[in-house]
Amino acid sequence: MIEHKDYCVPADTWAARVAGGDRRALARVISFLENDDPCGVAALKELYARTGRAHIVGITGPPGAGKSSLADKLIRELRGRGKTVGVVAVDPTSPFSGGAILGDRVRMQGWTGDSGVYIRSMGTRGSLGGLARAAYGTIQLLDAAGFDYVLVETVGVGQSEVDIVRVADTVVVVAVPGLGDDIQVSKAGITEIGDVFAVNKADLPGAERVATELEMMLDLGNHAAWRPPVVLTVAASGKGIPELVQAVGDHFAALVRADQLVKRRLAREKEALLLRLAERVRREILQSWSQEELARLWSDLAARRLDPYTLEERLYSVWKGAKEA
Ligand SMILES: Nc1nc2c(ncn2[C@@H]2O[C@H](COP(=O)(O)OP(=O)(O)OP(=O)(O)O)[C@@H](O)[C@H]2O)c(=O)[nH]1
Ligand SMILES: [Mg+2]
Repeated sequence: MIEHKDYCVPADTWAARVAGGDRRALARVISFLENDDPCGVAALKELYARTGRAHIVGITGPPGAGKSSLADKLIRELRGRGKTVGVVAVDPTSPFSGGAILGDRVRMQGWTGDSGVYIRSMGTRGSLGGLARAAYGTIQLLDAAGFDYVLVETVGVGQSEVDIVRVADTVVVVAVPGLGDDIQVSKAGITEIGDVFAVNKADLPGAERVATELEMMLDLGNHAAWRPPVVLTVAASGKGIPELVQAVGDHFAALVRADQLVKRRLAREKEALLLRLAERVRREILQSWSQEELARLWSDLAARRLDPYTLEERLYSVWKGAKEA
């Protein structure tokens, strides 16, 4: 059971402060989530009813593609249109959070005086699953705090647990020239996960060709409701940014029109819930054995003295028996 600690009671105090736009409360609750402190979840429970208003935009692509630079320019463009923007920069390769090293990768500075912008970077402290949970909770917090847009930057494409596809309404895949022909275009079916493609560093040679290749790949796909556009951008100068914002907005409108937004959001909420549930059961099952007992079972498995199916049944039934006792 999730117990409430004294300092999260009443839980609605944190929630109310976040909902009211209190930055310090927001930062504090994000830290609760990062530290697996039950106060974080307590606040999320109170705030869930307020979520579902932000447009959650994932930005993903290879290291150094310009994701943060693009995010910075997107913030500027959206602020110019009177919108507020929250940013979560997730880096599964960094053990740091909020600190200098991630800061270097974030490249979104100069927004500290603007109350319409909130930027938070997160790294892996414990497990990837822990990071995914904290990042997802942070997105929900920013949504509940009333930001019009929540941008989520992650490195790479298709890393199972921090997969941006699972959290965003709109996924922007950033490609760049000069990485070699197909590593980016064909890898892990990025044409399937992108709702919008940004070919960044369009000031460098080869950008047009990357764009053409992407267009060709996309032509092969089946896009009944939405055909992902390919936008050339130069994050450094801001070229193509209004077009990118337009494409992202068009995608959102298409989701709404096709009655897909609610479905997509429910699917991700369900998946996140089922993942948490599976993780919890798995943890409980493993915790019902001592380290020595587990080590013996694994070595029996390795030596083929025990088959994995019998072991699975044993682990499950012992756990279930203990539950029912
Ligand atoms: N020439 C050129 N350089 C760019 C452009 N956009 C970004 N850069 C440069 O590319 C480098 C990486 O940019 P970032 O925005 O940090 O890229 P990132 O994808 O966030 O990088 P990681 O978070 O480390 O994966 C920086 O030196 C940027 O100045 C662009 O449009 N053209
Ligand atoms: Mg970055």
